[in-house]
Amino acid sequence: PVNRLKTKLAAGQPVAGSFLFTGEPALVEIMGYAGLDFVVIDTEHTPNDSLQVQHLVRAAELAGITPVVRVLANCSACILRALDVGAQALLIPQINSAAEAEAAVRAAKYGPQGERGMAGIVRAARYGFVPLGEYIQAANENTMVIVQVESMAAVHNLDAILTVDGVDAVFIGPADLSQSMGLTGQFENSEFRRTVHDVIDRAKAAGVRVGIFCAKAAEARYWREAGADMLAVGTDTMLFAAAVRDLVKDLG
Ligand code: 3PY
Repeated sequence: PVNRLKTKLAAGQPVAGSFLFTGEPALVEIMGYAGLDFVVIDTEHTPNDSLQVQHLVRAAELAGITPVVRVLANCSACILRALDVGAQALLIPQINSAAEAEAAVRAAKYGPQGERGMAGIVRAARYGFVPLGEYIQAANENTMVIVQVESMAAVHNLDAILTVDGVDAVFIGPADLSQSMGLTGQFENSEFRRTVHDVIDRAKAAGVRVGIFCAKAAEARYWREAGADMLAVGTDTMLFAAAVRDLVKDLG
């Protein structure tokens, strides 16, 4: 399947997407048909299991939107499950050092680049209908590893994280980062904003793409202007909640 996220980022174009917190494939299709570039299927803050992730990845392929899976944690088994069902990109939470980023890349790539568990008959390999050598090469080339920078430890170690071979982008998690700064939820705080600008500037200087979660489109436009390439705006539940809140208000 075409990877819009990879193609556009490689061409230096910004990309837009949203998170999926429900397990509803129809909402993935809607995001795709509406024109978003990627959907982050979340398994960190949702109960979605890998069978449901597989249904959601299928829906994304059908609708031409790139399926990114946010894994539960930086664990090789979590990464393997997401990739074997067909995730085209991984979002790895809580990466705080270059060593942790290297471990994520190792888990995501087949040898010799990495140590991803090998099975040439999984869904990602079209159940064995793709010749093994071809599948391995394509998987290693196309699988994107995006690491979350969401703590002061990560900000401190950012320059080292940015040099890790195989890291396609860093992704700022504002909620966790603000908590780590002792400024939970204070997204307008000047120290918080300076820190986010600093992460963006250093990633750009290192030639690494940078993403950020935003609650609203206006915030996404602001961070895009500041240099962010990958804007993840809201979640399916937030978008639906806003629509229903407006409906109730409009009904009076
Ligand atoms: C955060 O804001 O901490 C996130 O991880 C959102 O993606």
